[in-house]
Amino acid sequence: MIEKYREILRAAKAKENLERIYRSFSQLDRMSIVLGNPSCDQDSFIGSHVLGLLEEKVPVVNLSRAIFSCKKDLLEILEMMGVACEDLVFLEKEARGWVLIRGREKIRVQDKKISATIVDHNVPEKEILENKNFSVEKIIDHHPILKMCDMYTCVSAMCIELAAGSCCSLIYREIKTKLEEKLRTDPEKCKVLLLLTIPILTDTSCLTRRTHTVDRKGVEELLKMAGVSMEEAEEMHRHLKKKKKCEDQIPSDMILQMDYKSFEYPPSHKGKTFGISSVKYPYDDWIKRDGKAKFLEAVGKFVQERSHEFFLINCKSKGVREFFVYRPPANDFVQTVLYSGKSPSQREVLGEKEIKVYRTDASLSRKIVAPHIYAYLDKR
Ligand SMILES: [Mn+2]
Repeated sequence: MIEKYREILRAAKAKENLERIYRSFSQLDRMSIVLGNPSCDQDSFIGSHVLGLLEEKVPVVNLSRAIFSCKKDLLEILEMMGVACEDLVFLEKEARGWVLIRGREKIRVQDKKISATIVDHNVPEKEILENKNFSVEKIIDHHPILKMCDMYTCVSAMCIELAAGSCCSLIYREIKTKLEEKLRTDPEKCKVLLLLTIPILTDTSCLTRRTHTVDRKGVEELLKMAGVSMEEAEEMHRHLKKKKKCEDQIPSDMILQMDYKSFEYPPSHKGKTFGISSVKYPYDDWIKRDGKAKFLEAVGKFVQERSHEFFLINCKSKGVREFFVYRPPANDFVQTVLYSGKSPSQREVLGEKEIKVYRTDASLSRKIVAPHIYAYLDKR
């Protein structure tokens, strides 16, 4: 099954195409990029790379190379594509500002006119947006817009469909309608489209949850195009799911960054932020490995470095979702935000009083909980 995917994907020559696209812009004073969200999950990573390859824009990983390298599922996908980490462009923050890094080459964001298509999120990091050379051209997403800002008046196209289980379904539909000609005339290059089925199946639990016609239709058409059966696709899904479960081999400060998003407070509390990290590592295993003190120290340091007011860890493992809330902003926060006012279901991990976690409905993903928190903060 891996052999089959590898054979199809290698025929798309992604490595050569990424190199060629990057070179075509590195000589110019401008660059068109496709940027996924900073959690860099399968949806963001694959969505930005497939769209970039098809639209001849530079796909950019919205994460440092060091943290990206902890994501074993994505490394496996890269291997199947025949692409190395050196072939990817990473957006990283250095002391002198934000830079695009590819192998040993670096481009400062402020030195180049960058026009971005952003996928799987709808607003770039504040500091990046503040660069006058940086602009957002197009948005394809399935998250709600939390706050209106001037940027939205300057974009040329915006497609946000909250019902889509995966952003890659929307990306496929975009490619299908805009690049019809290419799909017909360059079938080899289009083989990379098979990748889009991977996040769609992950985000919809193989089309059983949070699924919409656009997801089902996407998977059906893409698999047919590649000559891959649903059984084979599900096998690949299980294989990558196993690869992704590697947090027990990774230090806590890295675990917290592997699927992390930062959020701004509403304008009434200007300048404040909070963060949410999603993990698959059960708290009991984590505390057993690191101990209470080391765990709390890692969380405290992480939150302090980012100057967050508060921070949530969102853990889903074996169908059970539990939140750890660090420095909740008020006493009614947990009950209001995680339980819509009903009484919380809490437990202490391994009997540790300081490590209380809250079990919620399994469907309360970060995508759902972030707008609840935003609304809560807005009322304060
Ligand atoms: Mn997504």
